[in-house]
Amino acid sequence: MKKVITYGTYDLFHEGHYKLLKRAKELGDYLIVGVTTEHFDEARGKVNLVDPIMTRIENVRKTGFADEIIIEDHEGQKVEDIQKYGVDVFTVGSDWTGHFDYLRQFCDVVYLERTPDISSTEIRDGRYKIVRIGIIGTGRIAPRFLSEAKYVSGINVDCAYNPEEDSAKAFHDKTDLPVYTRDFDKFLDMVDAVYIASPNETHTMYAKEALEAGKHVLCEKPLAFTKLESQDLYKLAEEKGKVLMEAVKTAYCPGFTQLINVAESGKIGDIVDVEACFTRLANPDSREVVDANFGGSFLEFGAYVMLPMIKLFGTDYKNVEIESILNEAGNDVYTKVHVLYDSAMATGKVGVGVKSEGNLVISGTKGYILAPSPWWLTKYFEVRHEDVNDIEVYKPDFIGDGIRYEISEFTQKINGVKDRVYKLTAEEAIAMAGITEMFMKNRVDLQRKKREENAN
Ligand code: C2G
Repeated sequence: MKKVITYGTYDLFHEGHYKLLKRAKELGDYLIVGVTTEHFDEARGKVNLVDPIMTRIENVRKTGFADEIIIEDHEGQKVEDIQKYGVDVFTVGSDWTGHFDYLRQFCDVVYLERTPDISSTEIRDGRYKIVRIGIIGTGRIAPRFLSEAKYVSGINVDCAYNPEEDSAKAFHDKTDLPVYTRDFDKFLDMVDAVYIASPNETHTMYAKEALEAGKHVLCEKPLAFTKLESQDLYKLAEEKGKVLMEAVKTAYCPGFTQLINVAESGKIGDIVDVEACFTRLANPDSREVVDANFGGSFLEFGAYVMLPMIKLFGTDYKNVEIESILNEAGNDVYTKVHVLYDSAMATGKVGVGVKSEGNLVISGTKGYILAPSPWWLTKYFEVRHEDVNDIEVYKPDFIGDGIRYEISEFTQKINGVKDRVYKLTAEEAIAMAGITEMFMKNRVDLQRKKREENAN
């Protein structure tokens, strides 16, 4: 008798799960299905789990394919189970290709093609729907989005769009996802929501087109280069009744929310100053360094350093000053922004060609918060006081590279689970677009000055 084993969460049981189990059963005579516990899913970084374990087991049972259902509750259990049950074949969907190759020393490992397109009509009724997401732009971030998305319950990445055929083909070869190169409308027809990860200058256009077509939008920063554009997009989203979210991933990290809550709790007294720094030396040939119109350090990292200021001091800044150091191409390799409020101030430093200490320091009348690099992934921060021995340490949970938290928030908002927006409000995003607009004007002025100096 040939024994097959497969594992999964099987949350919001759908066609993709059904087909996987059907084909798993066809690989042998006896199918064992391991259903994960909430605790194990939490430990392996799955977010957004909806159904309790009893429901998930019941849904697997109802398919009739499982000869035996077991519980998976710890790392390393797969090897134990394979030996314990005398398993011949381990199988799982192709979204895990390569991941379980280490099991080949114990049995055959088969990756079955995952179901790319889960039609929403076949999803069970109820409050939660599997959100079908399409990716616009298949550059560097798209594969990261894809690998993080598989840890978020309730969504399925169905397809991608990139008008550039080479890039589309490379992505398709790597991921198996259908990639549209010409027909944007057809791409939109396939999905309920889009994630925009295309070049910066195309974000506004794609966000507008997707919203107009009635799709929810998660857009990489910057969503827009001007305050007005940003306002118009949020207005359009409201009119269409769709979710629009700017993908400033720090805003959605549980640790960052905790840091802001601690700062506002009174522990450090009245908050007077925020200093935030984010630098990452980029490849000299990269878009960030070379593209003097839409690259540069502020467009890359500005949103991260603006976020804590806007969260803590609000959207009503009184004065903004921006200084940039430009490279030969006229691009800002380093930018500093000073933001003044009625009774507080903030500084942000960002660089793609200058390296600095990536700290976040929030200073108050009774103490300060220090979050060292990478504070934008918020895994660790301290509350410090005058007495140097008085240090409170916080180590919030953080799994993956942060993208799954924003995908989770996006999915929950689409399903109306979280109607109250507080992680990054439209007003906050619009206020950040206002500073981005000032930066863009300032950089163009500096570029002009530089050209004039060179001419003289
Ligand atoms: N699946 C699929 N098509 C989809 C979605 C999922 O074929 N559109 C497959 C997955 O590849 C997996 C199974 O359905 O084989 C269950 O998926 P999940 O519930 O998302 O569980 P997963 O996180 O993939 O768990 O130990 C757990 C395993 O590592 C896999």
